[in-house]
Amino acid sequence: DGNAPAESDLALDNLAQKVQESLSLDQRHKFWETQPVGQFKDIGNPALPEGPIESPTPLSEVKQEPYNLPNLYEWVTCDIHDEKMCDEIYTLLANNYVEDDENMFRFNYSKEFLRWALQPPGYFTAWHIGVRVKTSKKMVAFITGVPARIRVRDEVVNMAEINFLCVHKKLRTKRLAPVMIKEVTRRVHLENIWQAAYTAGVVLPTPVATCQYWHRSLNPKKLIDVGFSRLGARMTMSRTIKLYKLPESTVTPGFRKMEIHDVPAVTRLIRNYLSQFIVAPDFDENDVEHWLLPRDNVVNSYLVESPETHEVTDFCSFYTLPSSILGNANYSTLKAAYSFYNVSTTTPLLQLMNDALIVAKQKDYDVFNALDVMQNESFLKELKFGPGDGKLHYYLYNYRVKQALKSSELGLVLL
Ligand code: MYA
Repeated sequence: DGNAPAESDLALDNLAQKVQESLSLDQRHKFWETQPVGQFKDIGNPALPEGPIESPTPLSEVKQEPYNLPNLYEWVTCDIHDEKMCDEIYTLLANNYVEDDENMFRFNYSKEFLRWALQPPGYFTAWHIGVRVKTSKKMVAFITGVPARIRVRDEVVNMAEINFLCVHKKLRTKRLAPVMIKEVTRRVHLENIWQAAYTAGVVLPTPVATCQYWHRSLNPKKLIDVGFSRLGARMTMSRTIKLYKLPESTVTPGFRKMEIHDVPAVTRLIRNYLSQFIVAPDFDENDVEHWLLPRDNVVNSYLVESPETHEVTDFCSFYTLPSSILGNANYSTLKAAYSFYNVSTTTPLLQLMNDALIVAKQKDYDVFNALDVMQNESFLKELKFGPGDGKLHYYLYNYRVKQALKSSELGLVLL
């Protein structure tokens, strides 16, 4: 009758279970196996429906007290308006957050960036969670959530976007991360929100999509000097510099910086554009004003205003995320631009993104990075982006999607 699992499904289920059981303990995810996320053993099981995995519980049943931390530590809710608090978070992340596989670079989110990332419309201070050493008050761990409406196919779901999970290097592998995750989950539940979205470089149960970063050299000499990239085969430095040379100024007529009065037009443009992707944010004007209005050294946005009709036809944006260069005598930071949301209706996307590269070069970025999400694949190779090593996996908490998505079906960029 269509409801009973077919015999072949049961066979698949049994097989999946055997595979799961045969995994040695260190291949299993002792924490993630307890969480409402797609489990590896469920991959490809057609009997499982798309949507929430667990239904909400009454708010009165949500645990009222914080989870227990090991005795030496205490929770702190972080008010990032507080300059001193912001400094402490900045320092924890600058010294302990994400590094590349070879430990040559580490993300160096600026304080202005952190304030932007953590205070979108409707944000909750309680979702900005630190852990301190009780005696010294030193900040040793952090995790954050911010609210977002995210559409999955035709459902718009209230979610938390979880980011900046960080445990001090000296406190790693002591199972502090699961406590941090449970505590942020509890605080999100207290706001009657039951789903979340996050990205990570590690494979966990179970990615909804796996993306790749691509890198476009803007300052090839520096990138090579610091070991970010290497001279290609049969290439000299001067040929490489020539290869990546860009025009001095943008080419699209009507290309200009976004301004506050553009918010309604940009919102219409971007909403319409994002509707084609399976997972995408549901931006309203307040969101667009927050996330896309230019902020120095944080986010850059440009649009094309038709010189004839004054209509806004195209849009591109990128955010600023430098990396510390670890142990190089000549350079300490890599200035990187990250492609954010781009919309083309009239200007070819390739030309629009070439103009984005040109402004990034004018602003002295060393490299322009982009994921292969949305329609980005259509310009990456032609604009001389090269594939990075490392993948970025996208996840949803308490929301099952039947099949992993292609990166081009994602319309979401997290910071
Ligand atoms: S991604 C960026 C993560 N940060 C870094 O990579 C910075 C450098 N690394 C560190 O600071 C630590 O290594 C971290 C782990 C803190 C990452 N996402 O305490 P442990 C699991 C989720 O002994 P540590 C970002 O910020 C791991 O599989 N889980 O390990 C998004 C294992 O579980 P299991 C992760 O190395 C974060 C357990 O933790 C991650 O000392 C989204 C080990 O814990 C990871 N990136 O600390 C968080 N890395 O045994 C989820 C390791 O089961 C949010 N683990 O395999 C979920 C939604 C919550 C809200 C829900 C609301 C409804």
